[in-house]
Amino acid sequence: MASLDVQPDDLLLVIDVQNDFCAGGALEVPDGDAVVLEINSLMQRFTHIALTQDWHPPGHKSFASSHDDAEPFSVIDMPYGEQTLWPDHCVQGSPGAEFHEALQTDSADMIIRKGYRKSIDSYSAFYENDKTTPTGLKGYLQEREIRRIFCCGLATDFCVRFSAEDASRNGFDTYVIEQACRAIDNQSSLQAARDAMQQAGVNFC
Ligand code: VGL
Ligand code: ZN
Repeated sequence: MASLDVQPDDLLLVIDVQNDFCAGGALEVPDGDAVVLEINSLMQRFTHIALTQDWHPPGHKSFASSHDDAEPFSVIDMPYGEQTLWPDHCVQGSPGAEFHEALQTDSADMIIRKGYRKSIDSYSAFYENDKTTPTGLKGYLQEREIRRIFCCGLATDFCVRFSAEDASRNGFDTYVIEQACRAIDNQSSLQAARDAMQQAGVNFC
């Protein structure tokens, strides 16, 4: 990545660098805080930066606590397919939903919130987990004439993965900056994510 020649029509997509995914958070990603300084320095090199923010209402259906007898990290069938159940996290307006306090967010030109509909989760920054409901980010980036997207943040195997796959499938030249990502890695989900991203034509740098 150090050698990469960043162009004016490149975008840095910073996924979910929020307190609940960092040390002491409700859905702590191992070593999650390590991405913050890495991303701060990357941000200085990009003209276009979009941040995503996982943003769930209380009682969101992706929370294990919203289902009888369900444990966090178990998988259930939802009308749109399989859904992993999580500890309550990134509740709208809560401290856990705020960006990590050391993340330098000032230079971002777009903040996109996702997962705000109670009955559907949204890992990807582009489409909710039904794979059809758009967040609007694609139209925004097309109108801004962005050509390449560089993804980083949390977590590699969930929100980074699905954002990168959708970016690539929707015609953007897509890269994942692995040193600026960390994974949850639940039941080999990191390996599955790498395979799926590769399949979708995502590059790693
Ligand atoms: C994420 C699980 C639930 C993520 C968000 O940001 O990767 N993972 N919500
Ligand atoms: Zn979430």
